[in-house]
Amino acid sequence: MTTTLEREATPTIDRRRAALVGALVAFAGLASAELFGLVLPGRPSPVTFVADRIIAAMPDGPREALIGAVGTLDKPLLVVGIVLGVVLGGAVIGRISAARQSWAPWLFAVGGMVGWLVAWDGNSADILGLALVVAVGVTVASLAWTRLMPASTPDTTGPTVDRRAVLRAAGFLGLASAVTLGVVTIARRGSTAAVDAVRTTLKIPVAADPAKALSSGITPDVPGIAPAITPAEDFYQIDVALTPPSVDVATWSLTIDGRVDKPMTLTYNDLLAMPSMERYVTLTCVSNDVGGDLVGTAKWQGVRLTDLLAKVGVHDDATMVLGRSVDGFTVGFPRSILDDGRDAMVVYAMNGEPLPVKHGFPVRMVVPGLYGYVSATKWLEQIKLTTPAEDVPFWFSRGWSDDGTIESASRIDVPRDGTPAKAGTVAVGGRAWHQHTGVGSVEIRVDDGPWEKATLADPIGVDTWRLWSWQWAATAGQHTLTVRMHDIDGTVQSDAQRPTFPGASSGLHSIVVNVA
Ligand SMILES: Nc1nc2c(c(=O)[nH]1)N[C@H]1C(S)=C(S)[C@@H](COP(=O)(O)O)O[C@H]1N2
Ligand SMILES: [Mo]
Repeated sequence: MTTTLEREATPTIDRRRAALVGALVAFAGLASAELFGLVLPGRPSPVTFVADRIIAAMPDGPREALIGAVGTLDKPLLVVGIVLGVVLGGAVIGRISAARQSWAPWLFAVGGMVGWLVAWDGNSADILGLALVVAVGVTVASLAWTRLMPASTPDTTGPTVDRRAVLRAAGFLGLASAVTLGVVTIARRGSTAAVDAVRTTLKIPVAADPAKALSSGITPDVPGIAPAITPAEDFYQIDVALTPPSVDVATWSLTIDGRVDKPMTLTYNDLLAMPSMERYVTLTCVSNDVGGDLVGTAKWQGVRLTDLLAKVGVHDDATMVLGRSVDGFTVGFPRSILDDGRDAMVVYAMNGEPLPVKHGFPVRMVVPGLYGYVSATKWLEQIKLTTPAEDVPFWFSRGWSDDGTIESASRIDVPRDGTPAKAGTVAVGGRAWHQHTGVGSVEIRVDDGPWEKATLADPIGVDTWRLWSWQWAATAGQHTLTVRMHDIDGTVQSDAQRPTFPGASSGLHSIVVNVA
């Protein structure tokens, strides 16, 4: 009997239970905060805000993490990590408060305050909404704590503890919180879906300056090769936003200002009413590895950037064009690159459809010959004519090169690296790109053999990739195939191996094929 009582009263068990309750009520607090955020203007979400802050802060860490942030960041994992962090924080608070239960609400308040500070991105519009949702979370956690804790404290003098009731209450709280977070997630997805529903009803005007008609020979006859024009649903997606911003076209506008005579603000309809152009352009991410697939080609429609700039009267001292997204992300490129007349566009349609939400709905920028991180602002809301001294774009402040001109690159798509093949004729195919310069020729090499000319598919234009094919007389054994391209002017692609950071990878793409 005494042993049981002693065990009941040992502080270890007590603290462990307090930690469990702390974790649960923190989880419940977070769920309530997220739920409350849904009904506030701007829909502040503590988890999303913290995730965005982490993504924004990441580049200060190791370079690999930096590349991961521009490249393929595992966002769902980040959300799970943040929720686990809050639960863990709750457990620590519970454990600390085991002996003094009245401390817990204060500690939850401190925890909430820290969360609020971490989540706030300096945008004053968010500060109040965030404070409100955090306050709701802290209140719910504190109330739940005071409900659950007295019952779960072993009290040798008072009435016996109904452990089962406590367990039931705790279980219910955990389940309710999990369900709430699920509902919040679905509701947030729903807001993207609602924007998407509006998007599909929008009518895209006929382009005054249409893209030239495509030949059917732009995609070579190689089984399994992806088409030369990338369907929107297969187009790579890179951004630092946790969920794509949901923009209401009815209230959206684009402001062009900075060092200009007459700043201008356009609504969606204003922009669609302007004479538009349509072009095929290949977009590439600077963090694409050799052989990687962060590259795609689409037909973009929009208004010529220089037409818009002519309307506002740009001052001579405005050396940089800065694009700002509704989510605060910025890109910047030298205004002088527009002098060659390239087809830089403020885009509202992709492959003949209103721009998909994840590719920047309602409006984005596309500049041929520049990597996405210096040019392709999605969810565009401002074009500012400025200088590098006045404004530092998002990735430049994180160590990435401010020279965003494209490197030449080539890739073998078929057969895939490591797949077996039968001896005899094997169809090899792939693509090469050097946007705004143009692909002149492509060569293939088997093992250390001579470079042989591949057959180029029909061109689309100098601003897009060019597909190629090659018939390989494959012999048994393990072989390495390597590809390289030459520009239109004959310049050969560099074989120097270089990682993506801080300014685009370089090196030749090779695959290994086992021929039987
Ligand atoms: N608002 C916003 N725009 C952005 C980015 C971003 O993180 N946020 N990423 C840029 C980068 S790095 C690239 S490569 C392209 C990718 O465009 P896509 O996702 O449509 O392929 O968008 C650019 N525009
Ligand atoms: Mo990118």
